[in-house]
Amino acid sequence: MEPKALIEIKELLHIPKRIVIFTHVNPDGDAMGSLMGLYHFLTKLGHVVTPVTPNEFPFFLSWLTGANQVKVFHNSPTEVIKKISEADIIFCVDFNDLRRLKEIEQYVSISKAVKILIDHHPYPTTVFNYYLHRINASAAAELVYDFILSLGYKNIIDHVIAECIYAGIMSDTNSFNYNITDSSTFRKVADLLEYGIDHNKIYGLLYDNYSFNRMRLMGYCLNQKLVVIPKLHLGYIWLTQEEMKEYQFEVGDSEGFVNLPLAIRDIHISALLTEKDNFVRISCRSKGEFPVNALCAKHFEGGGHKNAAGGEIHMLIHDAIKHFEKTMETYADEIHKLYNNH
Ligand SMILES: [Mn+2]
Repeated sequence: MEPKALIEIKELLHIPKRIVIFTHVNPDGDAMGSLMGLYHFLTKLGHVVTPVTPNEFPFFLSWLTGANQVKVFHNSPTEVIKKISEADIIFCVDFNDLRRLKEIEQYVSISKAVKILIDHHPYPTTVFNYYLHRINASAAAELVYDFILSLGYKNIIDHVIAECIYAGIMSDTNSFNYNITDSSTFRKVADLLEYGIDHNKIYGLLYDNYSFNRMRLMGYCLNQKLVVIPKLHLGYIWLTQEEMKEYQFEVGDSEGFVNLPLAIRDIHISALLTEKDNFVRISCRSKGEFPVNALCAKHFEGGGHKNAAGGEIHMLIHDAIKHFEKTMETYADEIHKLYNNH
């Protein structure tokens, strides 16, 4: 962020404001860590802050301090609409396009509040007044940390804020594995540990906090629903609504399933296709150079990062699978070139 912008924002935050913070639909660990880290920071500065998610967040993230303060739009739309109409400042964290707010978009887009984006997804839309945007940031939570530091408020950071930011970075990097481009992320993480946070405890809360049903569903996916196409270095899993019902599926239960095929030798591209009411949701991951964000943007009405993206296929599940495989076939030469030259 430019020094001029930072000075303006610092000026804005100088007197108490009414602030609403949003994160994207189907919030993940980075979304919630960024949302809550920024919430605690701004609250400590003396502002009246409302953190909002478009829909329910997964149970395994409910331990984050202050998660009970989050307004879920689906549950209390009237209250959220009122907060938006009264807001002086709106922060959007971990997404780049107001469409990812679903039904809330219409209220935010007409709001006169100053809009600030903190995000690491490529190609942000131009509706914001200020951008703290860097695509090589490991997580939006890392940018929240950068934001606090560049405003000169390092002294405000405490154990709770550090914990939220740490959880966000840990989630988006799959425990310091993906999205880390240089040593600076590790240096920031090391700084966060200085606040006395318990990294073993956070790991356990993020990764060893699932339901028995989720583990059974994962077993079923690996055993029955994983399709591997060696020629395309591709592995994917698909789930119908009926199957999810059988395992009493709850929000967040398929979190991380999309990564499972990547653990197979020579599989570098993976996908998870899940049947929704009127469409099929697709999540894609890759290792190395194959850009799944371009794939999702071109064929599946979506987008994201080079190695992590998603979209929608408006077909019945069995047709969607055929469409997905056919689409991937058209990349056979490109995939061969990327992953077979050794
Ligand atoms: Mn993120």
